[in-house]
Amino acid sequence: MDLNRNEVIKAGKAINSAEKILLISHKSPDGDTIGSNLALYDYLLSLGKEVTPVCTDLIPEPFYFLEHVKAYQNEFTSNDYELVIIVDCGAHYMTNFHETQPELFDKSRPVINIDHHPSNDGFGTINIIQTNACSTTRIIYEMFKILKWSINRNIATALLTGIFTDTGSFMHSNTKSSTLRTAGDLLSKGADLRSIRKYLFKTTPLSTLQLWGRVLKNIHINENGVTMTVLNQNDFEETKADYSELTGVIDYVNSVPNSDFSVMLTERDGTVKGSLRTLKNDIDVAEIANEFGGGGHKKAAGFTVPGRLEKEIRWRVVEG
Ligand SMILES: [Mn+2]
Repeated sequence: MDLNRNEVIKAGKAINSAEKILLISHKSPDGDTIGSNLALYDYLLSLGKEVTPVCTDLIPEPFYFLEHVKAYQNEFTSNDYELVIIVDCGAHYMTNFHETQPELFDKSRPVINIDHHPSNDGFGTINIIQTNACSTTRIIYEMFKILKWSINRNIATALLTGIFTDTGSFMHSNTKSSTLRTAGDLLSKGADLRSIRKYLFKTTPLSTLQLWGRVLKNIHINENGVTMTVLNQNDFEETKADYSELTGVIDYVNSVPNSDFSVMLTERDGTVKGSLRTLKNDIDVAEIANEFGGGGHKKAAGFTVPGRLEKEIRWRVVEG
């Protein structure tokens, strides 16, 4: 991996000279943003820093096995901090603090932006962006090596969590030999793979299964060869499932053979969110998401537009 060493060294210096550090995860947090945040949190604590991990949304229960997860706050005063580290946020608004605390982004204090999304425009004062990295935790692993920071068991588990979730447990095309080598090294450093497997991949609440049932029931292939499925607000209310429980189901939607790409539309409080996936190399779903003001990766992207879903029933006459 070709990390910009200068930026990493600059980040190391900024961290050394700051006492109070804010660590920000993206909204609707996933294993990568949480793992990135808590790996840094563990190390910075060991340096005697005062660190606060923050996220605008609650951390989903499956991640409670991670050490320090209870340290997460959703409110803070940005002026209390000398340094801000933002992890796995493809854009500054993914923090969801851009409107409530715009001073975070006015470059009045150092902001280290660590990310692997192609949409990242380098909103930090120090930017460590590697779009071919499978996860942000993979970038942070590399930072630890460059800066000669030691990786303990908690850090290894947090970093492996990000790799595991962002590669879909090594099933997505972003899994390379270096991914597996990194995972192997983290295991040798004591990463708790058993808990990652158990809590993130083998535990499914009833509400999640019922929600997934609706996602799967609504699948159809449209006239353009696109696999589609929809969920409206009622589906969430009736199953008592939360939006975060959708994580993972799109891989089933996307497994229909010969489909060009798949789209899952979900209605959420006056907006419609589209999630796009493809298994094809010649299709770039980030481009499609872009047309709706979204973005993401070539094979996994998304967008959000204001509105709601309306059912349309079409009839046509066929020869009998
Ligand atoms: Mn990520």
